[in-house]
Amino acid sequence: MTLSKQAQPSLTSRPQWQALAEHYQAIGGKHLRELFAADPQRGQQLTLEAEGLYLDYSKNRITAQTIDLLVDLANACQLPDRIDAMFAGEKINITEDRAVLHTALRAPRDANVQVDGANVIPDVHAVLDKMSSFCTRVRSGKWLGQTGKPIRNIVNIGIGGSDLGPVMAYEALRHFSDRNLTMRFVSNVDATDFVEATADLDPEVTLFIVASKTFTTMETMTNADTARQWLLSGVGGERAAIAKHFVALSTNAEKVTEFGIDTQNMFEFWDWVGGRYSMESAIGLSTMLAIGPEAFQDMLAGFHSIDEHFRSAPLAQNLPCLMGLLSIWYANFFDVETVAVLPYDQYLKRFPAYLQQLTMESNGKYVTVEGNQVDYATGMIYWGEPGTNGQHSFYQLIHQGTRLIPCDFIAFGRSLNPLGEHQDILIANVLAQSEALAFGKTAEEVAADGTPAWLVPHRVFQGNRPSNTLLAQQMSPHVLGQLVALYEHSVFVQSVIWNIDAFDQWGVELGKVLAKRIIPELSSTHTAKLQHDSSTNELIRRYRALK
Ligand code: G6Q
Repeated sequence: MTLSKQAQPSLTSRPQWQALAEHYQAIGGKHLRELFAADPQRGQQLTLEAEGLYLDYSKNRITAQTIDLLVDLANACQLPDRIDAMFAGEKINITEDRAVLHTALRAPRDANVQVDGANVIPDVHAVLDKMSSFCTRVRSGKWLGQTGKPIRNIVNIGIGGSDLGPVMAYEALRHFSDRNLTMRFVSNVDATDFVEATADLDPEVTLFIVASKTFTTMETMTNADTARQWLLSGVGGERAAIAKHFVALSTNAEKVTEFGIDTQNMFEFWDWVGGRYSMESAIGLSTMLAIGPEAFQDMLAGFHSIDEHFRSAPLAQNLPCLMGLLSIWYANFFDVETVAVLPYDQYLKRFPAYLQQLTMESNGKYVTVEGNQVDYATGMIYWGEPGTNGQHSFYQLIHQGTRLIPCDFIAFGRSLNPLGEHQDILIANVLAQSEALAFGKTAEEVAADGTPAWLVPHRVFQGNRPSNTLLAQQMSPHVLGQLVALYEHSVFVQSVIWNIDAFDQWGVELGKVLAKRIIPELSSTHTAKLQHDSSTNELIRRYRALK
């Protein structure tokens, strides 16, 4: 029996949980104005710096004691052992009986990580080497298409974990990308996605990456079939062209071969890499094509630096651990339901979308690892947009709405595009937002501005709205790896406290099965009686009439 299968006492009956509940009664209602006034050093003390990242967590509704109590809870939940178990390749994804080793994907060549008695690191590096030489050939123009022209367009076909990471990383690292290559991403089974992504592309210089761990995903295989037809009709219909214009990223060699892709052109990964934890595996081929093998290595080193920090830093000085525990504090004691992630860097515009999957697919679970229904809230809703754009739309609700929404602000000291005053204006805004959220503006202050009495309530900012601010020097492949690892491990910390399996995703299965059943029923030639509920039956009939 693995560590994760040992029965855990119910979370809410733990004395450490009770201590937090009492502590919440004592300090939950305190205003950040009071907390800052009581401790002039708070803004320096409730901060943490590691691996070039600076986390200011002082604008949270906590005291130093809150952290101690959260760390006590983490220890009671055996977080250090669980961290070790993950890094050691124990099968902590218990419902799928799999190890969880995204950390092995970014471990150095001389590392030794055992799965089922074998070191996986040589395989990891063999695939990285194969990816590097392939990328070098494509980027240098040596990889030729069927008609002898160098590849200039790359289209990644994948969905979920086989899309969100690559898209996010491409956008995040665009500054470092080869501008001679056009990168496109197709995920949705809606044909519009494929048509618009390829409308202006020349098949002769286009390479498709079919990214699918299972190579059976309906959306991806439908898009891959369409791509194959598009390509073959564009280059003269010879099947030999597939070898020059298609590569596969998968764990399923059999299905890849069946599709017509030579396994020589397949980049492998393993069942111990979860889809949403795979952007630095072979699934990152589009990223490596865009930024090159060296920059990809920098990204891996960034991931690894946070992995090492996570596994070795004491819990109270551990960035992902602190972030994860603060989420527990809000989710379970303040009944907070959502967290906004607000990067003040346009390159991170897809980062919140990426985090949605990472956080919500991982921790959207209502049963414990033992299969018991939880009696506490789990996985919060993560969402966000880059600043300053969000300030002109949904920030209103964060400032003056009735809900408490902790925010993670992410900002950089230097812009990759230093132009005039842009960066100072950008950063002034992020600092102003966290300041306004925390301290607000009282009725007295509003009135003192000469505001008419009737308008005062509308212009009051209650404040006491918490946030983290994460600062790094400059956006780079290294920092991107760090940011992703930070949230990955924070998600893991939360799952350990909640005693749920963060690495399965059974919740996506039912809809897939039902869709397969409905597909043939949508055809007007389908004669069998519809046997769904009355609503679904009627919607099917309406659709048939509309098509
Ligand atoms: C991620 C999920 C899911 C998965 C997609 C694509 O953790 O498992 O989003 O990545 O369903 O799966 P394939 O890569 O197998 O096509």
